[in-house]
Amino acid sequence: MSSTDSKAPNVEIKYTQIFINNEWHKATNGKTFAVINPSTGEEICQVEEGTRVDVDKAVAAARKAFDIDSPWRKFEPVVRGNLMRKFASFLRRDVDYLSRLETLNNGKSVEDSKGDIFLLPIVWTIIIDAGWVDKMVGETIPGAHDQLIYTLHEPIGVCGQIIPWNYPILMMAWKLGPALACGNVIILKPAEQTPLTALYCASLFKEAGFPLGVLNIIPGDGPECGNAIAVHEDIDKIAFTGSVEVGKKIQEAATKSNLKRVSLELGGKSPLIICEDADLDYAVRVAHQAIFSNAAQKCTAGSRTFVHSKIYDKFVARSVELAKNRVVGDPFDASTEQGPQINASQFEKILNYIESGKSDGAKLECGGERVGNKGYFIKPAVFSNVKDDMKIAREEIFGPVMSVLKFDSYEEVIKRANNTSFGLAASVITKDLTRGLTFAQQLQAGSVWVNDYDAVCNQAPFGGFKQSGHGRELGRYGLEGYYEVKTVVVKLI
Ligand code: TXE
Repeated sequence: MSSTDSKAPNVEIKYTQIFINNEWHKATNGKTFAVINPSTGEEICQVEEGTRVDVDKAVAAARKAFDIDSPWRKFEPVVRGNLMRKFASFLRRDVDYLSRLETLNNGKSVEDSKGDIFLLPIVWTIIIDAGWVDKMVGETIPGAHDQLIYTLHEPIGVCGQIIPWNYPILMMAWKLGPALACGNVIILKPAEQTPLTALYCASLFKEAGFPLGVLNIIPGDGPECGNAIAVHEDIDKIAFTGSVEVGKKIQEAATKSNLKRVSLELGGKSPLIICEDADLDYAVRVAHQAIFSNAAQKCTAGSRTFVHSKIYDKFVARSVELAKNRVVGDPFDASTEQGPQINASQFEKILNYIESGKSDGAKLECGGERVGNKGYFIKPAVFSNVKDDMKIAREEIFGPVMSVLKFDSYEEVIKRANNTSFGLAASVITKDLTRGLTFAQQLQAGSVWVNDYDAVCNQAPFGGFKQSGHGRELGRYGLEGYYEVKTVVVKLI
């Protein structure tokens, strides 16, 4: 089923400029860029295009906000926490508008946009992080009889944050929460495809009463604006979520400039292992959501579904049935389960992967074709007979393509699951808890879920092994990337 005739309501676009020092600015070079509605391929509006000079201005504002005598530095932790809670309460207040704006700009369903604001994220991530402000305690360490040794956790300083387009608000919340909780100041660059909700959130930030320069948001592209942040000599840390290719560039830029701290959350090719004892209906539903939710535009996508040979054929048949019934279409329609891909280049890239799957000899069981004649909609594809060395089993597709691989033994599937340069997430579905926990120990991934998928929890760390990145987001571990540890030794004379 599908309908791509848009029922999009008029969503008013309120903010399109660069946000520095709690004020709106035009781009210094006078340029703007078009923001596109992925459901139609048409322009929504023009947004100011930040470049190096704008980044410099934002850094100057942030530096001032981080001055040792600034209001932000002098706040008691609880004041910072209360500002964060106020910001979160405004996100909650404006959830209807924000979720429609997110849907217009990103193409995910309105329900999914709302979920992004309430369920995992925003509201809770920021509130949970706000609770940490007065609990990031250092240590006292035993020393000589005439020594007092202790540690202080201090904010790093000016933090550059570059985020992608697949979860625009959620990614922003994941980045802002720990940075603010630790007392840092921020230059955030939203993805050029999806700057609109971040800019609206900037207005909420100002309304909440944060001091000037604490958060600066610069819309702009990667090579110019993002790079200006990565190479900046006066930015102390960079946090990035996006492709492995750009993650490597960021790390290199940090190394070649001022050795700024780097945390990276990159791609994945996550295995989902379905054992022969699994409840088949449950496993099929989990696997379906694992790949197809958020139009499969997610770093955790369960993009390698390993199924035991004894249940393989039945699993494929039921997965095909479910995929065929997935409702693809207008994200403003309440019945829609899957909206468009983000843009023309992702759309083309995904269709090319589907072609490569076919030509490499995998069997396309269903889907894989364009839906409608405008926007970037793709019918969910299910491939069976997928082999480990095929491109669709090795590379991140970031699109609605399920690859079902067959296995016979558990020793074999562990090796195959781990045989990838990625290590973001992994999952196993089994009734045998010992087997599940053994997999949990042996799978090389930053998150392993047993009998579940995408069970990302606000209070638990999230991040990658291997080329899926380094550093963790969320929970106590997520804060560690946002403070320096200072050792103080006092001689008791
Ligand atoms: O990512 P980019 P793209 C993966 C996914 C997708 C592929 C390409 O496989 O198909 O990446 O997507 C900024 N210096 N993921 O091209 O380019 C850019 O402006 C500094 C995985 O959109 O990595 C944007 O803000 N910044 C992923 C951000 O990087 C630069 C989410 C991400 O864009 C830059 C998105 C540069 N030289 C894509 N070049 C995940 N981990 O969830 C670009 N950027």
